Amino acid sequence: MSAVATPPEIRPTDFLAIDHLLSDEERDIRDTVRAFVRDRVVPYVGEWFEEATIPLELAKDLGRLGVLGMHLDGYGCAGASATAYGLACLELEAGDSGVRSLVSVQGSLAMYAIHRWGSEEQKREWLPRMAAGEALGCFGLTEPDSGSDPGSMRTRARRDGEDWVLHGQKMWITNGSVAEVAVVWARTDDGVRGFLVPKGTKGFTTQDIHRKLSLRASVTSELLLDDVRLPADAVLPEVSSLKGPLSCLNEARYGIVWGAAGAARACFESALEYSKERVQFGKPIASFQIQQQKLATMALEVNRATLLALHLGRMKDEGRLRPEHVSMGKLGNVNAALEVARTARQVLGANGVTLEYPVIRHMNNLESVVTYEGTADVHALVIGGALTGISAFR
Ligand code: TGC
Ligand code: FAD
Repeated sequence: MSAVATPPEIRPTDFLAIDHLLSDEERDIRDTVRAFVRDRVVPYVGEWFEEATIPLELAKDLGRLGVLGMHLDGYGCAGASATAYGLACLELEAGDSGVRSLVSVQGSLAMYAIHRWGSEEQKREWLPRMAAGEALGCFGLTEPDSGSDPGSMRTRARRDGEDWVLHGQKMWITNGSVAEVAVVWARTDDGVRGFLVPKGTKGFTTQDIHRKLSLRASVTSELLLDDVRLPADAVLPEVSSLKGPLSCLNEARYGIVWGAAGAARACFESALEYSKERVQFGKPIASFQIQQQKLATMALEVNRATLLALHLGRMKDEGRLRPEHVSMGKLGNVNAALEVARTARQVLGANGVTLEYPVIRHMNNLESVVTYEGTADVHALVIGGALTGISAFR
C-alpha cells in the first residue's frame, strides 16, 4: 500500500511543487541567489538594458556570492553540485540573460577551459582571481566567417622559436573588452589549441559591438589579434582538437538549460500578476477564458522546462549526462522560454512593449540565447544525428 501523504497546496509560482524535489542545501543556494537578484539586479536592470551597460562591480559581487566557477573544485571555487549551479543560473537569468551570460562565460567557458585543459601554473595564476570576480575572462571561438562551424576557423597560431604568434579575429565575444584574460582558440599545425591572452598584450585589441537590441546588459566585443606574441606557457597544454572548446560549450549550454527556465518564469509571473490587476470590460483580464488558457500554457511550459533542467542536473551529478542530452535541454527550454515570453508580452498589452516590465527585455534577450551556444538548428541536428546515426553536418 502506498504511503498516505497530504497533497501540497497549489502554488501558482511552483505549480508542480518542484521545490519538494530539492535538498535543503539546494534550496538554500537557490534562495540566496534569488535574494541577490531581487536586491542587486531587478531594480536596476531595466536601466542597464536601456543604456546598454552592465556595472563591472557586479562581477565582484557575484564573486562574493560564490557563483563564479561554483561547480569547479579547488582554486577558490565552491565545488557545488551541477544541480546547485543550475539553480543559480535559473535565478540569475530570471533577473536577466546578460547577468547569467556573465556568469556562464566566466565559470563555464573561461574558467572551465583553464580548469579542464590548463597547466597547474595556469590554474593557480588565474582561477582564484576569476572565482573572486577580480579578473574577468572571455572565450573567443566564433569568428566573422565561422559561427556554427567553428572547425572552419581562420585564426592561426604558429611557433616562432619557443614563442607562439597568434593572428586572426574573433567576433561576438561576451566580456571581450572587459576581460583580463581571453581564452582564444586557434588553428595550429597540431590541431585546434587554446591560448591565454592577457589584456594589454601587444597586438591584441578589442572593439565593442554596438546597436544590439538583445543582451544589452552585456558587453559583446570583437577581438583583433595582430601577430600577438605569447610565451610557450600561454597554450593550454592538455588539448589539441575541437574537443577543447566544444567540451566547454557543454558546460555553458547546461547552464542555459536552467537559465531559460528562469527567464520563462519571470515572464510568466509578470503576466500572472498583471492579468489579475488589469481591468477591462469591468473585470480583471485574468477572468477571461482566453487569458486563463494563456496563463495555463505558460505555467505548463515553465514547470516542464524546470523539470527537464532538474532531470539533466541529476544526470550530470551522476556522471550520466551526454552532450546530446544537453542539446535536447537547450533546444527545448530556450524555445519554450521564447514562446512564454511572447505570450506574456501579449497579456501585458501595450505595457508589454516597455521596459517598465521585464517581459520584452527577456523576449529580446532570448533571441540571442537561442542563437549563441549552438543555434536551435544546430541542436536539432545534434539530436537528429543521435536518433538516426547520420550526421547532417558533413
Ligand atoms: P565533430 O567532428 O563532431 O567533432 C570534433 C571534435 O570535437 C568532439 N566533440 C565534442 N567534444 C565535447 N563536447 C561536444 N559537445 C562535442 N562535439 C564534438 C568530437 O568528439 C571530436 O573530437 P576529436 O578528439 O575526435 O577531435 O565537430 P564538427 O566540426 O562536425 O561540429 C559539430 C557541431 C556542429 C555540433 C559543433 O561544431 C557545434 O557545436 N557548433 C556550434 C558552435 C557553437 O555553439 N558556438 C558557441 C560559441 S561560444 C558562445 O556562443 C558563448 S555565448 C555566451 C554565453 O554562453 O552566455
Ligand atoms: P551562422 O552559423 O552563420 O548561422 C546562420 C543561420 O544558419 C542560423 O539560423 C543557423 O542555425 C543556420 N545554420 C548554420 N549551419 C547550419 C546547418 N548545418 N544546417 C542548418 N542550418 C544551419 N561566440 C563566442 O565564441 N564567444 C562568446 O562569448 C559569444 N558570445 C555571444 C554573445 C551574443 C550576444 C551573441 C549574439 C553571440 C555570441 N557568440 C559568442 C557567437 C555565437 O556563438 C554565434 O552567433 C553562434 O554560434 C551562431 O553563429 P553565427 O551567428 O555565425 O550564425
